[in-house]
Amino acid sequence: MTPPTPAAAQAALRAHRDAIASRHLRDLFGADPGRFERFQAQAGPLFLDFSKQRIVDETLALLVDHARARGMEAAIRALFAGERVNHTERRAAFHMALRNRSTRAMPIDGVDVMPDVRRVLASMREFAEGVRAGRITGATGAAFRAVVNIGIGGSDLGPLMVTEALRPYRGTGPEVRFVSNVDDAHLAETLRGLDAATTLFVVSSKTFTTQETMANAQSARAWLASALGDSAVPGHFAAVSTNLAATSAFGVAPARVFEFWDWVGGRYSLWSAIGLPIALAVGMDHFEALLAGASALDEHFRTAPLERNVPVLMGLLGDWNRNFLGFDTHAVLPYDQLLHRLPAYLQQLDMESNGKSVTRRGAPVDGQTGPILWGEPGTNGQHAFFQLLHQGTTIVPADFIVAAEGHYGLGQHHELLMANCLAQTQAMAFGKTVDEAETEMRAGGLDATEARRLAPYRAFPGNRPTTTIVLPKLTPESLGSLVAAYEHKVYVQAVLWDLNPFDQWGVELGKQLANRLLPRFDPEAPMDDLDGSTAGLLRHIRILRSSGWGDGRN
Ligand code: G6Q
Repeated sequence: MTPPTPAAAQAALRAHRDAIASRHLRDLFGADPGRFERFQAQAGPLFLDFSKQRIVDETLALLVDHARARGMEAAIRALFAGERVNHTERRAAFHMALRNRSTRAMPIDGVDVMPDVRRVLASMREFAEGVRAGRITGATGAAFRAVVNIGIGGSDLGPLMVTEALRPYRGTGPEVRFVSNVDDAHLAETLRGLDAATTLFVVSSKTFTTQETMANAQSARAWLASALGDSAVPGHFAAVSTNLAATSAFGVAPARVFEFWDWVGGRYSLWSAIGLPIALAVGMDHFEALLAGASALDEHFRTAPLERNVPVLMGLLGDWNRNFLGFDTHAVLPYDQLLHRLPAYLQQLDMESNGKSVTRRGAPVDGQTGPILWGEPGTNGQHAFFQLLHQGTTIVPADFIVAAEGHYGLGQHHELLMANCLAQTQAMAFGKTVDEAETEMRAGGLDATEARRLAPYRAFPGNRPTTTIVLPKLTPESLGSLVAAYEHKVYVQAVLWDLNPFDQWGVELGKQLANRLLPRFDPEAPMDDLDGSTAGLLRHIRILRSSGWGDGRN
């Protein structure tokens, strides 16, 4: 069947939305006991329950039409074929090659990238295992006990999130810390308590020109040299970059430089040598298991029919909530302390990829693009912002993520965690009516007048859509699948919204302006070309700095 045009598919969805808008999730479940069986999907270890989304069968069928109308199948093929889907930078987005575990070639312009990928993986293994076993040591011959990764954005968030998530797999490896912010508080506090003789720095930067990373790397080098002398520096620094000239100019020994390529986008790079801190933290076998989990999800995304394709479904449901039901934000709520950096990681992945308003053809987009993504681990969030999720005027669709089994086996902690996770999705979907609240209070012994007075405050509207993602256990494999599913969801939405998710021009202006402002802290620098607010702020800062506020001189 020929798919409808994108406009026709969207019009059909809008008409359908109007027809079902008044139906509450309570009614949908009441009328259809089979929802859970039909509105679920599985990809490897990921089980997705989306029966608590505000959809019926027709919604799903129309959403899949919408995907077809946008050429979803061809777009997935183009991604895996190594086409230059990042058209503004004329690059492929080929992160799937980094985790390809099969013998299949992964060519870009006819050249298979797999030999390079395997070569770098082998050198990562040799280095990471050498450091972990104490065979590769610092300048004094002492084994490395700490690794400090210096990087920012895509060269920080992915490895940091995964290193935290895989803490149970660390074994006897070194402690791995991360410095990203140019604020010297970050470097100074990260180095506190470390012994230079047992500290290894990994400078991670695709371009090796990023201002924050270079400033931190220079200061780290000075810290090391002041403790052990200049000659010790090469023994304590490794680099991960596509810019081999710059790593060598910095003084990193060529054997300690781990390469990646321009077809790896920053926020898609944790699977490349940017993952070196992960391998140092948990060992190369676990890093490769992470790759295998992601690779399995890639196969699912590449081959599963749209109707059962987990990333496609995640993307379509997100679009339904964003563009048809009109919800502006999306919460990711891992019921897993080890995933405490997942929301921050996904914030970059999603908002830097799809926070755009110009289509692939350079025209203004029609409709809404990336939602504001946010979140925190449960159960902590329940004691903070969940009030708004349950009773606020803004509806926040949410993903709840939970593993059936924990790692630590302490008492009943894990059951408590899971019970809270499921309970929150129940409360969001079904709520509690004013009558129910009143009856409940009466049953608890409250007098009728007081129960009636309090009932409106103690009622919950419900009808707040959620998806629950259940993993058997948070392992390197299941984490790899989970992250790859979110990556592909972002691609699916980019296709629906006709965006290039792989560039990030929107971060450039601030960088340019910061470079122009840097010399203006000099008290003599002119300011007459600046806008009134910026000049005023600079003047105020100059006065504060010269008056000695902050260092006790005043
Ligand atoms: C990610 C972005 C951005 C990038 C950082 C660091 O997709 O491009 O977050 O990762 O700006 O860049 P470098 O790795 O080049 O230092």
